[in-house]
Amino acid sequence: MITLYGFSYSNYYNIVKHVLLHKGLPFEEVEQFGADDAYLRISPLGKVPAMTTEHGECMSESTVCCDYLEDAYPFNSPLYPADDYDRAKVRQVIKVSELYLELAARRLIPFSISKAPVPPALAQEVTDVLTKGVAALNSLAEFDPYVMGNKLTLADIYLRYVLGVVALAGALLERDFVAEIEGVEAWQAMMADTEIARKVDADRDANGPAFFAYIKERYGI
Ligand SMILES: N[C@@H](CCC(=O)N[C@@H](CS)C(=O)NCC(=O)O)C(=O)O
Repeated sequence: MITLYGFSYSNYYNIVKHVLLHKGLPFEEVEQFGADDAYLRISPLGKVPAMTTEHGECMSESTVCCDYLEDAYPFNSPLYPADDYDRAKVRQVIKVSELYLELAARRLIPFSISKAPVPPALAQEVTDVLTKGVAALNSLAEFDPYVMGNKLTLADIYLRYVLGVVALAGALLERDFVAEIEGVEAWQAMMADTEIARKVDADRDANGPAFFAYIKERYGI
């Protein structure tokens, strides 16, 4: 049985959870906020999510976990195309989403929580990266109706949970980066309108109070 460690307010956690649900794999969730010594043995950098498999070994990094699930369970509702080139294009969108959207936007999460003003130099750095990330996505993604064409792939699931953080950063920067992605609105509505997305979102919302209580206790904000 697969065990997924982390917390439902985490967008990265929800990427892996969505994939597990999509593939119909049995798994249990173990809530983990912060990194104590026991968790560091499961997730070496203390990051959420982490996963243990039937091999007993721990695994972290959301894309690694998702790729493992795809490789280990290729016949359970595949999330990559069969063709090598098409697979690479899916991975390209995921990589762009991770490096030039999520990681840039994530830098503003502490300011969203603390309500402290974003230093102008940081606001500019994040704006510059997000501008490039959105432009790259606009040149790579199809949204017809899915990110890479007529089939749902891991790029759809990954991007869905990245855009929540981009929206949060956009609110602080007073610029709607998500709306600058061509075709995103109809796609977001379609992606939200599934039983799995509804469950993941409901679990996320329910976990909000516990997450903010943890942040308050840990950081005093
Ligand atoms: N590259 C990691 C990033 C995971 C990550 O940053 N998770 C956040 C929660 S959403 C976390 O663990 N933050 C605590 C920390 O960075 O120490 C992945 O793809 O899984």
